[in-house]
Amino acid sequence: MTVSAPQVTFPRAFLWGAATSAYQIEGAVREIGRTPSIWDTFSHTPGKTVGGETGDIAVDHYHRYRDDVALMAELGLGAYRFSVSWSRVQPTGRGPVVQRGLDFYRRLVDELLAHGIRPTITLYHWDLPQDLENAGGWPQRETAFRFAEYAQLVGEALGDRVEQWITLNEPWCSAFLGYGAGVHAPGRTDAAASLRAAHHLNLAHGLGASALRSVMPARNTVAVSLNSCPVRTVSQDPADLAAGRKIDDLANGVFHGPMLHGAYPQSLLTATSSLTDWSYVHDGDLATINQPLDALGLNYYTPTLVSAASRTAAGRPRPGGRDRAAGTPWPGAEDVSFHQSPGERTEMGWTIDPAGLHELIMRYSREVPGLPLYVTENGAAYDDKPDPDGRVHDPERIAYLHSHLSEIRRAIADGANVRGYYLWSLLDNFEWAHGYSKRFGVVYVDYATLARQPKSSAHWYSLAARTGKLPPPQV
Ligand code: PNW
Repeated sequence: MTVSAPQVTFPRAFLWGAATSAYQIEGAVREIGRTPSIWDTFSHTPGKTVGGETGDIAVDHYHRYRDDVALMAELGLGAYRFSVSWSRVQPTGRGPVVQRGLDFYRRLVDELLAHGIRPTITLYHWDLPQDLENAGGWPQRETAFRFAEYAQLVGEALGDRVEQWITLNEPWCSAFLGYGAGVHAPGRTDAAASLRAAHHLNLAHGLGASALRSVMPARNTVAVSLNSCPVRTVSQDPADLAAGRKIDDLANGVFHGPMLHGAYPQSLLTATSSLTDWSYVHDGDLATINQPLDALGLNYYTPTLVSAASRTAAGRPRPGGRDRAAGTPWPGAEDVSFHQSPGERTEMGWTIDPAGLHELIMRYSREVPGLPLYVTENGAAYDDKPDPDGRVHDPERIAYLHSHLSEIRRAIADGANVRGYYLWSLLDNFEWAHGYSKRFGVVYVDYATLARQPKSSAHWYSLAARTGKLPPPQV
């Protein structure tokens, strides 16, 4: 551990937040004109989620948002990051907005502002209107233009009250888990389509950022949240280093190349040339995508460890895809093996590696000097259960948050411009293909009654948020 002082103090302006997303918490999927998104369709398809669970009710945030905001205020949160359900606002993904759908977000934002909590809106957290998927989804260029229109509509409606905007959440998951591996909606397993999807998500970000700026006050900020992961190799052998570079391109470079530097890495274009000719990258697209960003959001959970496929490394090699027969999230990387990183793991099986967060932050600080960075997601799933006294003790989660926040503080001391942190997640919620089996919340949800109860990590985080100092990891 790198913490030497008993307490770690943060800059006064540091934002202490929590994050959620629409499909994971709202429920109310048939309320006032909302139509299905690809996640409604996917979760209702037998065999796609653990136990066939869906977001139909989720944690009923749509009806309980007032109580949830009161809870955030009690915890002393400075900021709240949530996403807008596209098909609640613009049901078919085109045409005019449904005002009553938009009203839900107006009420939520007003409630947050009334409690002194800064709203941060994510426009797209994976729930594409099903009608747009029926028209081809993200592999279709048209979808990027539909997203820009939707961004403009929401920006016009809420840009006067919401200052912080995020276009896309983790486009890697949308493109490669959704269209490549098929483990996320829409469940397609087509390597070429996943690369087309990645480009059109990039284009959607660029067009969406311009659309937002055209309708919002200049003081508002536009960012994107990328699930950037440090890629490590089992050795310094040139074959392993080449495998590492390939996965870094496919995990990170495919998005931050165009977004931050205006180009796809040449090594990515070469490695995928047998799958796609990239002819869907039109003249001018890269300039559109390479918008100056006001900030960059980093979502961090765990690093990735790889080797060249021919090597047998320490640890258990995993095949290049989650399910090779069905599809892969790593197009063109059949020559790479994936390994379990050593160390303790969370309930997701993800290795806990706080230094990886420092490494990421420093990497982006070097790549785009001065750019404000936010950690827009970070957190851990544990098998939480109430004690006989009814309280939920989650010391592992406190240790996780403490160690990662300590690494952020260390990055700030090393000169990084990190402005805030949104833990994932405020509430236990629908963890995508895992259904309700994985609990990420600092607030426990009893799924029988939907009652909320802050876990000990919520009290720990509350103290950190109120004092700007990390309390010791044991409470
Ligand atoms: C992120 N992976 O998802 C999402 O932004 C959240 O909605 C989600 O609940 C959270 O992290 C926890 O999973 C990810 O397989 C899902 O690499 C899968 C992966 C990464 C992030």
